[in-house]
Amino acid sequence: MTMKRNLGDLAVFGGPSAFLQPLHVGRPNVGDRARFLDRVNWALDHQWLTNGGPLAREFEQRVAELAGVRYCVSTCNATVALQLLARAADLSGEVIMPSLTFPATAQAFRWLGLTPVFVDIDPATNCLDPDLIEAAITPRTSAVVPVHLWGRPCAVDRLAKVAADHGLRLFYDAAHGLGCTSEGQPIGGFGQAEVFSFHATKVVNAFEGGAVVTDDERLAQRVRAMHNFGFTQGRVSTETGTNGKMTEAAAAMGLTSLDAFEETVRRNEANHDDYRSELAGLAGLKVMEFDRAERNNYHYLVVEVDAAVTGVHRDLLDEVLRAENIMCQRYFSPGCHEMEPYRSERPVSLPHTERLARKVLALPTGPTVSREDIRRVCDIVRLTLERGHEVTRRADERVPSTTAP
Ligand code: T4K
Repeated sequence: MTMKRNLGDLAVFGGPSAFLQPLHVGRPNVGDRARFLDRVNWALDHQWLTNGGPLAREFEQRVAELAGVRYCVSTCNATVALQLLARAADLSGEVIMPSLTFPATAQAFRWLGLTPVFVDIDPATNCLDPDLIEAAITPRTSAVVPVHLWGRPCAVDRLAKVAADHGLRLFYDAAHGLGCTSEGQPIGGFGQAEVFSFHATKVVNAFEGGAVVTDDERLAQRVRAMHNFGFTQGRVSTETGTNGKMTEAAAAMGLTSLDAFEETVRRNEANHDDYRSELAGLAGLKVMEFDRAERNNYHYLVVEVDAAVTGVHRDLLDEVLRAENIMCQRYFSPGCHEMEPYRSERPVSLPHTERLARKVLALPTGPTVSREDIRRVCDIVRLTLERGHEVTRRADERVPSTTAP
């Protein structure tokens, strides 16, 4: 495929797509397939497929080590892990959280009858702004749940102080944060507990999976009981529970993906560097950076498109790239507070969240994305943004546009 030089070469305007097969953001990090199949065969040979089996226990041990904590309870997904945590900590009333996150953060709590209260982000971190929390606290507030967005750590010290000052529980949604650090401390050990996701699209994949990690023994025991119908001893439930267990097949995948973790991160970082150098100097486009003094998993490659400079709105860039078979994701847009039921029930204005949510786009990365793929993606981004006003005009002439720069 030759480089696209003219707007007519773009697939959105009738040219051939740059990629024959879709290039995805969330390709699963599988690791050594033979090793995965060995583990599954081992589970089948031993006829032990779930209910806290040896593979799930090994997975928990390795996640706890990586997160630098004493306890890890594996779960069927992170949404249920958040819910188990909420129940195990007896949360009630309102839970303060960012709106700029995957809707699971809010939905998990809302599903339990708790009320998510959305607070704006600090533009310096793009995570929950500690300075805005106090104003959102009411007598009904029981917890703060910040999100380490895209694996970039929150302002953990300031958040710990606000939560402690007001006697609130502090739990992190660390769905993106495995293997990342804040001031050298691994994500996983902040607040009273943190939650990881091992969904197929995450840096470590267990098909579906999650985990609660904590140093609080009592909390860990309660989460463990609750994720298994409330059983503590034998098959006698001592309180309300559910079924949130991780299967052995999921753990086999999780362990195999974990084996490949260092290599995955290395490839992600190399991709990140390639994107940065290919897109360097492009006016109106910022590649979201990680703090190089920390350990990062570089799992999300997020760009911020400033339509006022480029003349092209993020939505139109997304459309242009999708026509080329480059399947970007608008992570995370719109903010939860702009979605139902929150939008109707509790209208709130969060200027920083709203500004950023309209600009961000996650581009394909991960070990299956090659340097040549990145070069081709960036050529198209460059062509589109450098001739942004023309692209928007042509797109508007083609079909009535719903995207406003
Ligand atoms: N908190 C936060 C901050 C989260 O980001 C998430 C989940 C959660 C909590 C809850 O965690 P879990 O309960 O899921 O463990 C995907 C994931 O489904 C979701 O887990 C994740 N965040 C979110 C950021 O991404 P979608 O709706 O974007 O998924 P989907 O199916 O559109 O796939 C995304 C991309 O990945 C597509 O380009 C296709 C590709 N893909 C997907 C799957 C499933 C593959 O290539 N292979 C696959 O197997 O939510």
